Amino acid sequence: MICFFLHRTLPFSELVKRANEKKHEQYFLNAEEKYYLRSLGDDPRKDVADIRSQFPELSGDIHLPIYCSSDRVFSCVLRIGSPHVQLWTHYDVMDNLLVQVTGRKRVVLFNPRDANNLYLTGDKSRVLDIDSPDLSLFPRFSRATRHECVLEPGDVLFIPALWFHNVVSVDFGVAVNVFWQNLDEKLYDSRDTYGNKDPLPAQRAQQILDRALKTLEELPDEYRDFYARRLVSRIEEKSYMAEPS
Ligand SMILES: O=C(O)CCC(=O)C(=O)O
Repeated sequence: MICFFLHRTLPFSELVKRANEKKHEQYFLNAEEKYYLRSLGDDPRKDVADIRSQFPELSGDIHLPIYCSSDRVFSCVLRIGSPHVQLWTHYDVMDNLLVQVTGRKRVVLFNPRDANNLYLTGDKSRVLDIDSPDLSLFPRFSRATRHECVLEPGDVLFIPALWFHNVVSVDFGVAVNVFWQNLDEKLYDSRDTYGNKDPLPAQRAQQILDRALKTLEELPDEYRDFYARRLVSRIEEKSYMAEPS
């Protein structure tokens, strides 16, 4: 399994050509490498992707659904990829419509309640091979419930905020996705250009937890373990949403 990538710049037509080829005459690493474009804003550190400004020739083709009020739209991203490119399991913090324009794509979704079974680092799961996971390294992964579909050209998938998704293209594909802010605008991190930075209260809660764990380091191991477990049970006792029956 290939699980690394490089960022490189290519003329658009060359990218489309290479993403369509099985074997390349010109390449960066090897003749069978795969290509993936995820469009970015004009200045990727500050601006958000919007096909309508980065690809103005396509803007007439982009019609936002009426239920997605245009003042809440955060980004509109163009994605082009070779067959068999796989995107690791991750979550985004905004609601998202994934519109498949050409090619087929398998999408596997996991409920946010499965977060603890997915071995997260930041917004990504460390379980890279979701079809044949190493259960000696990731035993809880077997408890995660997968929801799977194959998108055909013309299909649109609603991926709610916080739902984990793992995407593998079957064919050369072109897709567009639209993220919109489903929460109050002030809850989002204004430095977020990808739609994947945790909402501000969640970031603050994580910083407070980091400080709490650091503070417990003043205690000997046995005490630290005891008080850390008490913190875990306080969090577990909070039930914010009823468990599904
Ligand atoms: O379609 C893809 O290639 C990736 C989609 C994705 O990760 C997303 O919509 O957040």
